[in-house]
Amino acid sequence: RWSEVTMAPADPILGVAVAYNADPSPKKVNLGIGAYRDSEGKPLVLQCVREAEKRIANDEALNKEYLPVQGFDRFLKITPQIIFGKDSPAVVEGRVAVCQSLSGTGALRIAAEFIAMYNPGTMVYISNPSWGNHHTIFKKAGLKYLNKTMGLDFDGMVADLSAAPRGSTFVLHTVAHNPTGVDPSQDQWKKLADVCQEAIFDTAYQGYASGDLERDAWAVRYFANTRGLELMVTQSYSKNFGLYGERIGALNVAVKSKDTAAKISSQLKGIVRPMYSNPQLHGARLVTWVMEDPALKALWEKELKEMSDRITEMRSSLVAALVEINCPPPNANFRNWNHITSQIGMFAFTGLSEKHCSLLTGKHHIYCTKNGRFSMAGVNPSNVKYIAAAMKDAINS
Ligand code: PLP
Ligand code: TYF
Repeated sequence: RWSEVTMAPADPILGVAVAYNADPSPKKVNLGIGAYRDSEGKPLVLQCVREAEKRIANDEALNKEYLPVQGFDRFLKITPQIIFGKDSPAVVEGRVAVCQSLSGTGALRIAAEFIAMYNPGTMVYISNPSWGNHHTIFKKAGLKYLNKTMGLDFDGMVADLSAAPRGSTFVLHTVAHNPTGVDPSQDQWKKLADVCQEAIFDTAYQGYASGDLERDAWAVRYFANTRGLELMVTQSYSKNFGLYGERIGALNVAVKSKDTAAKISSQLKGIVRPMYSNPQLHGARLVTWVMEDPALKALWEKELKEMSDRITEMRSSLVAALVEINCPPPNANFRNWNHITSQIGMFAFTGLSEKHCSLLTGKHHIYCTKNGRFSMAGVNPSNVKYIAAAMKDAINS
């Protein structure tokens, strides 16, 4: 029976990492997966996390008991404050149902299951392009989705959202859109709030775009706090805390009353219980220990700013290196490389074609996704000129 199973295609993003790891070349560069690297190309564990880990390890009063289905209570109190703000009316009035999740992906998956239960016929609108997993997550939950050009084409986005059937669901990137690095402006968000129906704000890069947690939460705070709209917000601490493998995040459902929030919480538990019973303890403790200690929290914000600043610097360095060698723009839609510096967050959507990307990989051992997305964290002072020269070679080939 099981011999009938066919091979599933490799995930386009994770497949790049596999190919990179298999390449023996000393020149190889990984611009594939969105994970932070320091200026020497190494993964980084934040000092605030190291310190929290020591304190947890040394505290013999702590044990390894199961968490409740919805997660660690102190984490559940803190996590909505990080995204909505401490003074958010929804938070203060207890109108947010919060569920700890297996990072951002897990939060999206719980959200999709919840929507499939209460709004099963909804059409899910996802920007084109978007993070590839968005499509799969909502499809797995049995929902139909539409790939719409949103973001760069703001008028098209407003037109699409305005024309969406009643009860539609919109997947929005809170900040630092993946893969394009292009977000609506504050004025544009205000217009989107007018046409928005059920919104899910996927928040994978809070603090990464500007180095400032508050500023990067602007869209969510405008919708929830200023406009008082109901919305779902998924949070990931993979990138901003560097806790990728710990799988820590949350789903927040902000609604109009405390009573409704309590009912939603109970239903979210009903989704989690038969799926994985309860979430992991360690990541929830790490975020909580850092957030509850003002000195560690300040250290986190400083380290977050350093990561985001390094990426911003690498954007400028890459553009400078391209200009220095007179590298032509990637295609006729571009007159120069300034889009790399105007985009924000972890990624540069370079405009390189699939053919350019396969030349970068095949000839120059530079790994990126086929859509021309570079994870800017993989760029550093030692490889930036090499990358620029390879880009020029690929474009001129
Ligand atoms: N959403 C977006 C837009 C992402 O880019 C990512 C990962 O990079 C995620 C969600 C989820 O990541 P994780 O499951 O590690 O939190
Ligand atoms: O876009 C990226 O590179 C990150 C990393 O299932 C990632 O989202 C890729 C695939 C996945 C989880 C994280």
